[in-house]
Amino acid sequence: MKAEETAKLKQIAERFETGGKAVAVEPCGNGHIHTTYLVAFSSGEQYILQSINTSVFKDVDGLMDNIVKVTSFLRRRLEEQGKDVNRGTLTVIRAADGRPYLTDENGQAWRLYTNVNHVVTYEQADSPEVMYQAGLAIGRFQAFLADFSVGELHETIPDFHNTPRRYQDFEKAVSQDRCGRAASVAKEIAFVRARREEMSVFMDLRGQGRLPLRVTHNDPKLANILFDQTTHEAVCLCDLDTVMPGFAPFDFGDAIRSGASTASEDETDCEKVTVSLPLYQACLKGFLQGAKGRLTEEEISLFPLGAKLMTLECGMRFLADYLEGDIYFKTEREGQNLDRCRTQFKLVSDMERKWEKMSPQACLRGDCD
Ligand code: GN1
Ligand code: MG
Repeated sequence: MKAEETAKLKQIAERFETGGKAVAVEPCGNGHIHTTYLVAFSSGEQYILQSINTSVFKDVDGLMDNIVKVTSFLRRRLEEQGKDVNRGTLTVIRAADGRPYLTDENGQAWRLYTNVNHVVTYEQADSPEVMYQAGLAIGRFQAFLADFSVGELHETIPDFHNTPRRYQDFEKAVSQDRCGRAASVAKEIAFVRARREEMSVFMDLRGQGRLPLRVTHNDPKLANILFDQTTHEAVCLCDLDTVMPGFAPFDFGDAIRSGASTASEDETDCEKVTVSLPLYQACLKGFLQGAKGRLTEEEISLFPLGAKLMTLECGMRFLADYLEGDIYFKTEREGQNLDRCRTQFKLVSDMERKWEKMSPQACLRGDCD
């Protein structure tokens, strides 16, 4: 990083209530939306500074209000249970004016969190234990928030996991074809269209009152879970921007999409991309353990479809972004969104092949490998 940029970032970090002087800054994390830095202070404390992507999150007040409410609620719960509040949840540091974020002179919004020490993140799971822990952390997160009132939360991105709406947006991107790329991805477009019918299952069940809305994370990809460096236990979920009312099977699904794949999200060789059933099974066991019997039979039976739809929806979003000129997800190279789309579709096909084995009953009987 240039000295000028480092100086600016330190100055911004010092505008929050840390009571210290920022001494070092380095980029951290691989998120597709915000830009994240680790800032060290003279006190020896470290903090996470993030520039908030306001073209994705337009209502920053609503966004930060959700995060403050949810993290404070989690903190109270952890206290009641005698758990370490500094590890079990992120903590928002207020800006000098008392607000949970600040806007700089260029209109850029920033926030600061305490850093959870001694943790690692994984882009991919290297063992079933990692996925068991991931499932456990997500299930527990939902159980912890089970009596948080859903109505208190703002919808930070409207229709975030409304898959039929996502499909409409996708068709719009295809018909506008802003970058003249649609003809070259006819195969991928056909892949989406062939699965159009299934996309509304969750919304339909919700309409029939058969699927509860819960406080869910909505983006619990493996990289958004912090693990203890020594014990390898999951410590907490981060990236809380999309904590909103949602469906439990979708959180399970996003963990599978990201963590049970045998290759990275932007792998260029799709031959390497499959869904690992041992990783799937471990995540399922962890999730059910963490959710502590709070899920309905119907929700559990929808876990495989949750995994498939989260993967299909994500692939469709990558493809729509590729068609629109890569304006939503951060990219580091040409074609990266298309590669991401292809890995997701390969996972979907592989899930379709392994469908019977993905059933929770089969999996819990141990037939799932
Ligand atoms: C984005 O912020 P990050 O990288 O955790 C995206 C998710 C996608 C994910 C795909 C707000 O998550 O919905 O599933 O990329 N977040 C938003 O890796 O759009
Ligand atoms: Mg995010």
